Amino acid sequence: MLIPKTHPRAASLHIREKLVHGFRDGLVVEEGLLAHGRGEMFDYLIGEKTSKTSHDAINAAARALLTAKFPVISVNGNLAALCPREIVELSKATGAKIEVNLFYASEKRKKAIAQTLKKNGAREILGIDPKFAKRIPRLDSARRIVDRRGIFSADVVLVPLEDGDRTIALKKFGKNVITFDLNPMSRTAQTADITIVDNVIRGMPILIGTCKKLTKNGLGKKSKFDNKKNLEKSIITIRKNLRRMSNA
Ligand code: PTJ
Repeated sequence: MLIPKTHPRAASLHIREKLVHGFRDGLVVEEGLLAHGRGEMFDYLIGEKTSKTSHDAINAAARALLTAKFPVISVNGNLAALCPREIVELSKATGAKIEVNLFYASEKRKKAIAQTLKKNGAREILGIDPKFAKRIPRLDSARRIVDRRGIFSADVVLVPLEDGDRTIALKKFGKNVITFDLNPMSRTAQTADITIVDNVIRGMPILIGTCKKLTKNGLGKKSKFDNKKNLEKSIITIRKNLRRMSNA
């Protein structure tokens, strides 16, 4: 569908189109379309823009990725459909490995995602070869199977659009977890060490830009980051927007 640039919701309709293409190309599962709908609702409530609060979280995330010994970006179907180029760019900017890790796992979809990432410049993609499969303890979903050379050995893991059980399991397994989640109240948002409450499509380019800037100018003095306080600010923004909408 051709969406005119002047359409008041052009940006969010373009994002939706990317997801639909990802679904048709075999990257995204049906449940991924539903998860996106949930995200759209929260995006609307946060004002469809990257807030100061999200910028603070992005800053903390960039520092965590750049100072990590072994950072890994965990890729699911939705992320691969929305920002394949940015995944590769972030991996290059931080030295993070890329690992495909799916909730609704299938070999066919893993391969389709890996192919898309390769088309976008990725060289090494983990999570595909069963020879290196390891299990995260205390987790039932397919996402417990990770790559020995990737998430299993990582100290910092970026897991955008994650389910709560896995975030909790990754934390219990000693990982420093960074996530993108438009819902500041989700279990993942509340459990992660750093939660970026923003649409990955807006936040990923900012995260890449911040990593590049910090690499060029040096990390400087570390500022304090409190995830719980930061999430509280996002929840307050949602409350204010709801009040404004109901008064309009
Ligand atoms: O590709 P798979 O098999 O690994 O499956 C991926 C999905 C997304 C289906 C799976 O991880 C899932 O069911 O996720 P949840 O539990 O629905 O969580 C998704 C979270 O991401 C929700 O809190 C959404 O609000 C949020 N979200 C959705 N779209 C975006 C988003 N956050 C940031 N950017 C988005 N574009």
